[in-house]
Amino acid sequence: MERLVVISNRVAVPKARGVAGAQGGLSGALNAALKDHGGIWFGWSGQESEDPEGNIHLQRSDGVTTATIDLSARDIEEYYNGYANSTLWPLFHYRLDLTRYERETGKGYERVNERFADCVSPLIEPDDLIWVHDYHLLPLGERLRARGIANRIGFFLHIPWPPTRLFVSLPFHERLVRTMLEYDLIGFQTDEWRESFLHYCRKELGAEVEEATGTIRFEGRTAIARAYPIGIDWDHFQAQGASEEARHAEQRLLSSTRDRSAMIGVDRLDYSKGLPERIDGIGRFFDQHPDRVRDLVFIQIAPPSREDVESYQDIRMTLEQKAGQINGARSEVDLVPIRYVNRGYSHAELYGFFRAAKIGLVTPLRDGMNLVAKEYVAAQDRDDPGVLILSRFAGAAQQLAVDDTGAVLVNPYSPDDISHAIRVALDMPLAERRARYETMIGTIRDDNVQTWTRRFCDDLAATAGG
Ligand code: ADQ
Repeated sequence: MERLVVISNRVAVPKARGVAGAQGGLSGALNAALKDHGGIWFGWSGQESEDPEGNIHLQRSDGVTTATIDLSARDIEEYYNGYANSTLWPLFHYRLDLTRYERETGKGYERVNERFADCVSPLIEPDDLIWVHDYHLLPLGERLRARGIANRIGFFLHIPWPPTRLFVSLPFHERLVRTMLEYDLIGFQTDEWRESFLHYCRKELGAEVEEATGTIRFEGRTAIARAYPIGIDWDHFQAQGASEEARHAEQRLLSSTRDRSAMIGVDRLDYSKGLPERIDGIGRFFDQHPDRVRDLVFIQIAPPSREDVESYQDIRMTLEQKAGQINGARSEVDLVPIRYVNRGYSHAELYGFFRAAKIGLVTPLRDGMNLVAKEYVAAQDRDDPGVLILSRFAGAAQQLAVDDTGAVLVNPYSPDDISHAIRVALDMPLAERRARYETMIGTIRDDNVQTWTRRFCDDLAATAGG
């Protein structure tokens, strides 16, 4: 088996021996793949250092080698907070209104990609499979090729790929996509994003595109674009669910909500997750059904993220205001309709909260996949499952809503739609809840993060390479 070199913005260092396997999710799956194949995980340490040139920190733990570099304050500002999170993230989530185009941050992005390539190249051996992750590192493949790396290189985009009409608003869009065509395999979360990418390659670059196979031929090179919907770490999540911590969390939520149904939202505090719009939908439900205020309590768990980026600073305030207004208008001495918790919880605790909640409300305005939707369903009691209300604009909707069953789909921009879905979910008979659960659970269990890792690595190994 070929060695694997994973390259991503951040590296999740595996836990020390003894608690191996304690780590779940994407990092757990990548660590497991690295352990199987042998190899290296390379990325930013998350640390700032004023003279970071040349220093690679190598660490070997539980069979996996990690190699990390520090970045300077300027690199972090221009590459991470700037181009990655103030230009690419909003644009790729269809938010032209929040997208900033600054020449300096673009240069910083290119500089850090060059530095990644400089530092990782000497660690690469001739037959290694190289797997680059996400929007921080779109041009890295081309930077590696420029250093003579002829290995098979794959890339996976965790977020959506925007429609051509939006994407062309990015200065140097053509240059960026040309660099991506140096990858042998390009993975997207869904067919929709894959098709947007193929459309761009055909229309704007004039590449020869074979829709069915995703083959793109351009200037003598061939790249393949495919969809690989990411999944959860099913076994790890179920093991967390069997813990005392999960049971305790479930009991805690149940006893605090008593005879009311709990509805839950769990998200990073990010404008792509549609949180203010969600609160508007709940407000609309209470306006339309004042007699049902006593039936429902909404719990939103949203720890802050990317707090150095301006557009992220406003969202917390907006959310607190909106939740405060509804609570001000609707609270009684023994009842507060919305609980907003500004912190993260462990996966065991989340499992318990999900299981106690009759409704999971997942309404991103745009999302590559959304794993919270899958985790909510995975935590349900098969005999008495809750209802997943899911945005039609989340990648997960393509797997979880099938022919009017599975998740209850909503338009996250429409308060009326959200309000209607909440009423439908609250009143849904057991037989329908079970049928919807059965539609979703197979793909959530089987198309898990281990299957995803295996499919991508197998396909990459089967490409011609170079
Ligand atoms: P994210 O935007 O971070 O990821 P998501 O997939 O929903 O979105 O969540 C990732 C993980 O973070 C989940 O395991 C979830 O449990 C955890 N998480 C979220 N909120 C939490 C909270 N309040 N407390 C504790 N844990 C929390 C990006 C893309 C997604 C894509 C993933 C994986 O934006 O579309 O699904 O990568 O590819």
